[in-house]
Amino acid sequence: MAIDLERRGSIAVVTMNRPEALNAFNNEQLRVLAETFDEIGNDGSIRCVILTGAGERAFAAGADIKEMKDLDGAGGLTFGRLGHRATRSVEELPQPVIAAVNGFALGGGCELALASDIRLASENAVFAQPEVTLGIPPGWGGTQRLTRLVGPGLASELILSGRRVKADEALRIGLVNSVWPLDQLMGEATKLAEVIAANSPLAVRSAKQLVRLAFNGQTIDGLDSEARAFGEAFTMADQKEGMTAFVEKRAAVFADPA
Ligand code: DAK
Repeated sequence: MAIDLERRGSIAVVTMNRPEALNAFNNEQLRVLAETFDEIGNDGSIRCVILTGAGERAFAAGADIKEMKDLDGAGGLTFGRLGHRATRSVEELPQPVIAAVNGFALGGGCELALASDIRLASENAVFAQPEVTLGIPPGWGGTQRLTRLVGPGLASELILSGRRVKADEALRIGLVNSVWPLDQLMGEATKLAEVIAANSPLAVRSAKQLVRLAFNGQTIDGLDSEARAFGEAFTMADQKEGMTAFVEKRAAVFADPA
């Protein structure tokens, strides 16, 4: 599979491109995905990222089962760690990531969507963590991130059964933010990315980290970090520009971060 990176102004579109295998991932593709996100993280001119799958059937059908089936314990550990590196490169990217889920998001595919900050889905999207049907537990963060997103009871049901969730149910349980006809999905994801990209990139990056802290640490620590980040914002140009523009009744113009 190729991992395509397209820049559209301040927005980057990352496309998992192996439609003949429903964008399933092997070792090499996971490595390239992580490297692509590292590259984006070092590019201050990119303010928001859209992650999607090539074709009309799949976001990503998960790990490549054909490659994975003959792994031994050591190979499984390496593969699992690479999956973690890929999902963390999405989650820990300084810029926000919108997953535009255009079909199947299964196993590792669902976990990549879960590692994204925001999920928009097409009407044909299908989510599942079917790993237990293959003899493995979810291994790229699904047990943690799905649980935090939909709560332990529902996450347990989905992870322990492997049951598939269609787009309408995904919307109802908070797994996705909104659902669109397939041909409108990228347009809607782009509109949202443009709104985010017009905001202060420093404030957006800071807010992304703070939202993550709400899940990754104790609330009291998160509140303390939030207070410090709030103070720090007042030492930066974006705060001056944003508030000055408000007072002057004009649109703010924010510079790219160094
Ligand atoms: N891997 C490899 N090939 C796949 C694939 C996959 N995950 N999913 C689909 N394909 C391939 C099919 O084999 C088929 O290829 P050909 O046979 O034509 O060469 C082609 O894509 C089209 O798929 P189908 O013919 O099956 O299409 P259908 O419409 O009939 O069915 C489907 C679509 C998505 C329902 C079905 O393909 C399916 O159930 N796919 C498997 C989905 C799945 O179970 N995904 C979860 C994978 S497990 C680890 C931690 C985590 C993980 C691994 C390790 N460690 C800590 C060690 C991650 C695990 C996973 O993601």
